[in-house]
Amino acid sequence: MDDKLKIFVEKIKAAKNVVIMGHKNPDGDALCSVLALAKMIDLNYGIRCTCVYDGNIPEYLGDVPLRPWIKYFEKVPTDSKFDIAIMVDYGAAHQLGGPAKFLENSDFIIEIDHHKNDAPIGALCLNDDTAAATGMILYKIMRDLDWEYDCAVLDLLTISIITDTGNFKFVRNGKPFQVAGELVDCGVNFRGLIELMNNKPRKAVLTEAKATANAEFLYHNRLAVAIIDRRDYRNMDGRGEMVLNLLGQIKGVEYIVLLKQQAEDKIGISIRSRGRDIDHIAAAFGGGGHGRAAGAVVNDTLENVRARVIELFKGM
Ligand SMILES: [Mn+2]
Repeated sequence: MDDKLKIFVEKIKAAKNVVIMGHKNPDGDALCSVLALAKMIDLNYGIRCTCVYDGNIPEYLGDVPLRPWIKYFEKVPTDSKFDIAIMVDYGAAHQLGGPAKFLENSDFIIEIDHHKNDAPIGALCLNDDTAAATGMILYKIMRDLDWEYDCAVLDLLTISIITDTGNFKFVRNGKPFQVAGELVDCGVNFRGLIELMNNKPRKAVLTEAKATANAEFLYHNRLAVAIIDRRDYRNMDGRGEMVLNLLGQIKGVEYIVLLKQQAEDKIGISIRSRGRDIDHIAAAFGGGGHGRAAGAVVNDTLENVRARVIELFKGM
């Protein structure tokens, strides 16, 4: 066992109150990593962790195992004191949202993350930016420490890997497949879990279908731009991944942009590439991400953002 894991175990064993959090508006990895870790700490150390989130949990994740264990952060008293705060899949301090306040009342901060992070805030970091999902790091910790687990833990880790790799589309090495193979051999029902996530509200699917149908195509159809305006935005569930996927299936489309009018002058931008890296375009709007999947949130009008993003793709 390496030194960091030793400290990790010692700290947990000595704790009575533990709070676990991920990034705001949790995705499958953030949500399921929080829940899987909470369950493993419960099973192995008999500690019932407090799990908190900020923003919204999309409805397609509404039926994941142990979903009721995680609470909206405002439902936990502000002055709660914790021996340990664990941040999983949080990205950067400002992405924690409301639960960040619990860090001030925590004696020791641990982070478990796979995001690239130049300014980690944990006193103990079990980070690995080569991991395909935080769930992958948790799986390794579970095996290295020979932790007990149950079906819920395995299902949660599987969902975190499925969602963060985009159904294994974005894997950069064989590890997610190896772990997935082990999970299946342990009894995980992949099809069942994918069915469980087919849980979107009808209005959300129809909104994404409409945005796809109304997309515009530029630069010899190599750039597709879809828009979800303010009225449709409240019908969304998640980030509009379906729009990006559908447009990305069209022959000749290399770059996909989805503009989401979250408020009158607040535009969320999601960009995907099947060609050259596009993270510099997200960065031009103050955002970031990965080479082929990036995004930003801009305070400007929908029309201005649309014009500027199209301009930035000139010559790509
Ligand atoms: Mn993640």
